[in-house]
Amino acid sequence: MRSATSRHTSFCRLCASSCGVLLDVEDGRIARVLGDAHHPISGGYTCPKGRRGGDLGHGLDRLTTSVRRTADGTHEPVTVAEATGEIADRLRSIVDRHGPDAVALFMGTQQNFAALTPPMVRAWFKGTGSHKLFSTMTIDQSAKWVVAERMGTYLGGRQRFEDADVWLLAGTNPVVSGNGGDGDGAVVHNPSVTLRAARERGLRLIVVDPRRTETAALADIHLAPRPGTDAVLLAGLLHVILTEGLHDGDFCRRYVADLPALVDAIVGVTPAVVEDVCGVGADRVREAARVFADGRRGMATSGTGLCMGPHSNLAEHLVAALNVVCGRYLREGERADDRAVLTRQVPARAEVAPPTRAYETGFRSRVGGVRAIRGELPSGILADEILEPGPDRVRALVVSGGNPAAALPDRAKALRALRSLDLLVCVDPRMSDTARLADYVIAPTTMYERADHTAIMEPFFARRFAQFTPAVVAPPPGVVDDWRFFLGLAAASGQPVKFAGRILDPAAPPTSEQMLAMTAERGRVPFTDLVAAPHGHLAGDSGAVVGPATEEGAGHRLHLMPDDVRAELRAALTDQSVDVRFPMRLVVRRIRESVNSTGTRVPGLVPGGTNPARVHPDDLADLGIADGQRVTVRSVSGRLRAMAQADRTLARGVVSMTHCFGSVDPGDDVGVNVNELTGTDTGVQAINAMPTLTAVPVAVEPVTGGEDDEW
Ligand SMILES: Nc1nc2c(c(=O)[nH]1)N[C@H]1C(S)=C(S)[C@@H](COP(=O)(O)OP(=O)(O)OC[C@H]3O[C@@H](n4cnc5c(=O)[nH]c(N)nc54)[C@H](O)[C@@H]3O)O[C@H]1N2
Ligand SMILES: Nc1nc2c(c(=O)[nH]1)N[C@H]1C(S)=C(S)[C@@H](COP(=O)(O)OP(=O)(O)OC[C@H]3O[C@@H](n4cnc5c(=O)[nH]c(N)nc54)[C@H](O)[C@@H]3O)O[C@H]1N2
Ligand code: SF4
Ligand SMILES: [Mo]
Repeated sequence: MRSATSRHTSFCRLCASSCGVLLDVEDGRIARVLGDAHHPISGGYTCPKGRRGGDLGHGLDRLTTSVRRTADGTHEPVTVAEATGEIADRLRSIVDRHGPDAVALFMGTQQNFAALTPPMVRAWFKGTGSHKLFSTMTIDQSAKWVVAERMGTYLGGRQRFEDADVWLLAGTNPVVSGNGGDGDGAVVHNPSVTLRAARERGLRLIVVDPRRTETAALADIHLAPRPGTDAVLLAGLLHVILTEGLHDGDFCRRYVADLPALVDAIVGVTPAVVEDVCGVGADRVREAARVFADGRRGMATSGTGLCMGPHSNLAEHLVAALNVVCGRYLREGERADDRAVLTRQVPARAEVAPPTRAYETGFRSRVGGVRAIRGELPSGILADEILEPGPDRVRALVVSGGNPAAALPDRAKALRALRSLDLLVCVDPRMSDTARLADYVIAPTTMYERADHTAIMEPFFARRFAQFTPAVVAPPPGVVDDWRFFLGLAAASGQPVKFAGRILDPAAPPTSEQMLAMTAERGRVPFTDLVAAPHGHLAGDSGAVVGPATEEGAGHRLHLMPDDVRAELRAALTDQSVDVRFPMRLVVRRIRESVNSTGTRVPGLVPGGTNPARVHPDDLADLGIADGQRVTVRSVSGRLRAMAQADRTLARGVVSMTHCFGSVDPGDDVGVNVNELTGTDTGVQAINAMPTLTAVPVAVEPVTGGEDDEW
């Protein structure tokens, strides 16, 4: 007899794309995930990991109960209530002895795909009084924060991809990552179709990437610089645009304080210099600059390939300078870029928020005097915050939807730090590397077991759109929604929790649906309308326009070339040092089958199951390495073993691997973790302590018989 199947509408919550899906449920389990062809944004698109959403929820390694570490180091089941009480007691005793700054929070990627989790996690953390807030942003694209702090921000809004006629993507591969830059949605949804359609309507696409990526394959112009040299390339593009007078003089006059300083800084960065430093032909640099400047609308946006490089803050600053110089922002009276449906729209104004360098006054860590930026300490110093002695040393760490054991630079140090904590709590549906080291692992619901809406993802949608989903399958009885755990923890710690403007009663908390409705109160769609639209709600144009500058704001200007940025440019121009021991460059690479560590352990999902070191076949031949042979990859910080894989899409001299693979358990066959090769001693950015995670100097050597045993 066949079991009954029911079909449900929902959206996937593994990445920012939030693709609409149809779920076939059999015997209370997700049997099949299909793209929702009626979804107005994703149009039926799903990716390989999204289609395995059922296995992610029901897989063998799914935690169906919370666990607690026992004296012998193994984990035993514990109820959430009991765990919460014990955690609160242990936190209290740590705070009593060492003060609130001994408690830290790490917010990971997956907490951001549940609308209720981030506000509740922050509400709990605020009540602790600690300054030790960390997130993945500071091992990702916090260079964008640094730019706003040093340059300022134009408040009229950015030009959008949807009506652009030119776009430059640097160090991002949205066809795979659904990213595309700047967090406000260059190419997030159904990326390949979106890019092809844009090109058909006439958009010219420029891609800057040392690999001929899936995105670069669709480009009109593909520039493949030497990894880590993007800042010089961008300075060269600015050189061509400014010396040929292709810039938007009107926009610069109105909103820029120091155009002459920029011109002066880049005047020597000629296309010939770019050719020398970056390995991109001078003519190609001129052509790309002219094509970009010739467009009427469209921006330069960037991703991890720039934000993780050795001059990331500078490179990101020059991306922004390119947009400013070409005036790629919305002017007074233009239709505003208003994406708010469930959230409150901040009115757009044709004025500048000046640079404030607020990080100069942020909480100061005893580790290198690094300061908090936007209320967060950089994750690049988290391990040192735990390991280095001092009165406010971090002794307790709570991890929400993240896997710092896999994600932090200098893996050996990160693991040492996590192991040395007095208390490590991890909220994770799987026994991740971090969970394995934890004293308590709280087992939360997974995406199709919880109600949700798209408020957090709103800025990414190409049109004003919002979607609600109910829980589609019942969670295992032992698990809890993330937000409920954090509300419970606050209550057990005697901290009141303010949420959406009211104090919650932890003894009688609202339902998830009520909480979701509360968070959407300031939005423009009645929650009941949202619930009644299973494929989501398209809100239509709001009619908002960019308003005039305020009297005060009219005097503010953007600063394109402050002295510290200028010094960084000088350093980038002279940084041609090649360490002969490490002649190749390891670069970042995301794959469709996993999102960070999620997916790396789903059987059969990642082809080959491992994380090969991809190298150009001619480099392999020069190194005497066969395709498929085991190799050692070394850097100044460490070494790893991987399988070599020939890859013709790569520029010569480049090694490309994926992050967040590997396991603390040597018995697991899930590839290797690239953070064996990254460090926090060299290549660390000023201000945000961002480590170098791409363009890492490495050497690749063959492993010859028997050597594996000595490893
Ligand atoms: N060398 C190198 N290092 C890198 C990078 C790189 O490119 N190279 N990339 C960096 C970047 S950009 C990032 S963002 C970080 C990633 O760092 P993290 O965000 O810390 O890593 P993830 O693997 O995404 O961790 C997400 C965890 O959440 C769990 N999870 C899944 N669903 C849920 C849920 O519903 N609730 C809860 N509570 N947990 C859930 C998953 O099982 C997983 O363990 O890594 C950084 N590190
Ligand atoms: N499928 C999938 N999607 C994801 C994720 C995932 O793990 N898998 N992770 C999510 C997260 S946390 C993030 S932060 C985003 C990131 O999204 P993206 O920034 O788009 O990340 P990648 O796809 O790794 O693309 C980075 C590109 O930079 C190139 N690159 C490397 N080094 C350099 C360099 O020195 N210069 C230049 N110009 N390019 C360089 C690489 O070849 C690569 O093509 O993706 C998100 N989406
Ligand atoms: S993981 Fe795949 S299916 Fe899910 S939202 Fe992201 S792109 Fe869409
Ligand atoms: Mo990320």
